[in-house]
Amino acid sequence: MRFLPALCCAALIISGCSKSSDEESASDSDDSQQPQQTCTNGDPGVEVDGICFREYGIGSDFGYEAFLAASVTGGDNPPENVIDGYSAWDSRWESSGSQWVELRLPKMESINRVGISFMKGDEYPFVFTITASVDRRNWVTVYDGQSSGASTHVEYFYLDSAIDVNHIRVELNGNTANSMNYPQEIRWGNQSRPVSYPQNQTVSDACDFYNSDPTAILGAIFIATFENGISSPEVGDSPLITAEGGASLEAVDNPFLDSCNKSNAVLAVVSVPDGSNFKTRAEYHSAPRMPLNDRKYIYTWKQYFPQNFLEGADINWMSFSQWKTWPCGWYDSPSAGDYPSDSPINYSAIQYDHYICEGAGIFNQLAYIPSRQTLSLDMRARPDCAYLEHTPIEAQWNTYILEVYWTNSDEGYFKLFLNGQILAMAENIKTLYDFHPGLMGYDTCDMYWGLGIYASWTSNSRNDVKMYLDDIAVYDMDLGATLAQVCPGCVTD
Ligand SMILES: [Ca+2]
Ligand SMILES: [Ca+2]
Repeated sequence: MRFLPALCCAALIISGCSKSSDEESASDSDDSQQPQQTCTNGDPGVEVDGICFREYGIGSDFGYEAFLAASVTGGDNPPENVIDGYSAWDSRWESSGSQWVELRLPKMESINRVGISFMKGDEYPFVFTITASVDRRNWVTVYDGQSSGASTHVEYFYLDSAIDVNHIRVELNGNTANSMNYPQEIRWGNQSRPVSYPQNQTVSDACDFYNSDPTAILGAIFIATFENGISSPEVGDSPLITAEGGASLEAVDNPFLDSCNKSNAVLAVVSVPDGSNFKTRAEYHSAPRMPLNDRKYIYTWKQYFPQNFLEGADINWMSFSQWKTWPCGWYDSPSAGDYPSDSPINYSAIQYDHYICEGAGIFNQLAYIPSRQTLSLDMRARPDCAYLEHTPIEAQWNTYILEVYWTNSDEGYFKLFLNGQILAMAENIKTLYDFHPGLMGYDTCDMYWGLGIYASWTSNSRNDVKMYLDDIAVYDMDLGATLAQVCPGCVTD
């Protein structure tokens, strides 16, 4: 019996799922993946068809377990890096020319998608084929083609329906610029496909889809219209305002009256680029923090991007909205003392970026993609992550509405509406990551919502960047709020 690290035992407790090592696959019961097996050459692993699948991914803490074989071994950036849990350039497999990597899953899994990410994936498309099999005789092609060339995130490729497999093979053939292969991570699973809808909204319609009297909606826990001339909300606790490096957030007369915002006052968000200090915040946070586990909320806000509002601005990244859990995270871990001593899980030891798509943070967000001048709704609870892009509409008031069911079950969903039209959605997914302390009732990890401009700047080429917000509200669906109340005219197709 292979010794499982403590965190793995915690995984068993929290999920209640069996992780027996002697589960047998349906078709080849002759190699039941006992982890202590060794290949003919003496390496620990499973030998199938004369190939030694090493146990690199077995016993991992982060949910993607597989034995692995590849066309080469070793090196500074070895093939097993594609299942180390990190979709990051510094945990890539680097090789050249035609190469292959194959995963042997420890048990049969029903999958409908396989994903792969590449270093430099946003610079050029990579060429590859993904196949899957239950017996290494009959292979199903999951994808044969090129990556988008637009992203370093995991791009998923879907089958029409799920199939049972225990082998996933990726054949790499360089990229459209050279012969190098830089796969960062391979993932697989059976999740509903997030959907992004094309937008054809160029002119503001009348805003009658939206309930113009938010105070009449049940379950309002935060409403800020700024009509009182100050930044404080009409409903809910005072916001946290973070204004760094000369930034400001102030209620001002509405400079852009239009049919979707006829109100007198709005919140002006002014961010001052700071190329030398790396990043700055000009953020307005709804308060208080909201409990998450198995809770449904509707978030609404109006946003005005002035024409060419980012022209000439040099940015690494920019976020306009973040749904944050705090203060639990990889870089902001609570101390062990924050949790009961009899907790079955040592939360302070968990590296949360294993459980968050792309790691490096604990947020869902609406982020600006400088290379494509798009906005991306990033929902980042592994394994059901989604990155759904749309083009920001400038020079008009836009109404965003996000309905979310925050849960670690497979029943989660989100629906993002823009000006009454469905913009992005996913159903039957996890929206809270594994080991989220909120799942265990620890309210130090409840969520708050930040709106504004949080950006990393590479120069001071602009004196400032401005945008405007209004009608920021949060409704608790457990207190009676419904999408039909908030947005009677919202249509989902
Ligand atoms: Ca990796
Ligand atoms: Ca207003």
